[in-house]
Amino acid sequence: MLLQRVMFLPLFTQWNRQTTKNLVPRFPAVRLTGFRSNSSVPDVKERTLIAVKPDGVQRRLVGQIIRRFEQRGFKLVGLKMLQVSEELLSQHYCQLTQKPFYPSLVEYMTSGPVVVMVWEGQNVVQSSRAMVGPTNPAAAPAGTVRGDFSLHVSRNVVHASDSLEGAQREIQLWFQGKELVKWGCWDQTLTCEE
Ligand code: DAT
Ligand code: MG
Repeated sequence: MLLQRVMFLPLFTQWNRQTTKNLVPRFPAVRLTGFRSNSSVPDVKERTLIAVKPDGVQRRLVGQIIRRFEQRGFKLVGLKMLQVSEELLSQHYCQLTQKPFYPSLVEYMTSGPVVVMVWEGQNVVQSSRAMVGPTNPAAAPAGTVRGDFSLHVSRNVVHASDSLEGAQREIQLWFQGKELVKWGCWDQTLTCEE
């Protein structure tokens, strides 16, 4: 029995390789190794920082928010959950520290864990702002994250970087380079002309 298994294994491995190769032509521009993290994947595209704030995490909206970005065709390259420190928050919101609402913003943002992500893709900064909607959910159209899941500016569920420069600054603040994964999507030639 053991001998049979040993003899069958190389056959199975060979079959498996062939079958996998046969699947690849459906995505012609992607190499077989394209879904692995490696250094030979295409150049880094535009990236943005998206965070599900403590209210979004408590309300179990993380999956729905991720689904919207995946569905749009963006690629997730970084993801983690953490309890934010006041120090990190003051750097993240450095332009808001003098605002009257800043103390309550800190209280809210440190009230529980956040899920922070880096998404990559064509025009992702601007597109994700449109997907998230205006800062004040009262003005957010239905179909946007804030328009669908929130009512008030003090609990607006999600953060999205507002510019390319802001995105770069925020990604460096929240992630170490080694936490971001370079990988090639099998479907990237279907969602964007490279
Ligand atoms: P955005 O998150 O849309 O980029 P922002 O950078 O101006 O908006 O503000 C950061 C967060 O601060 C915002 O998501 C919620 C909070 N905030 C902004 N304006 C506020 C206000 N007038 N009252 C209470 N919280 C506010
Ligand atoms: Mg902002």
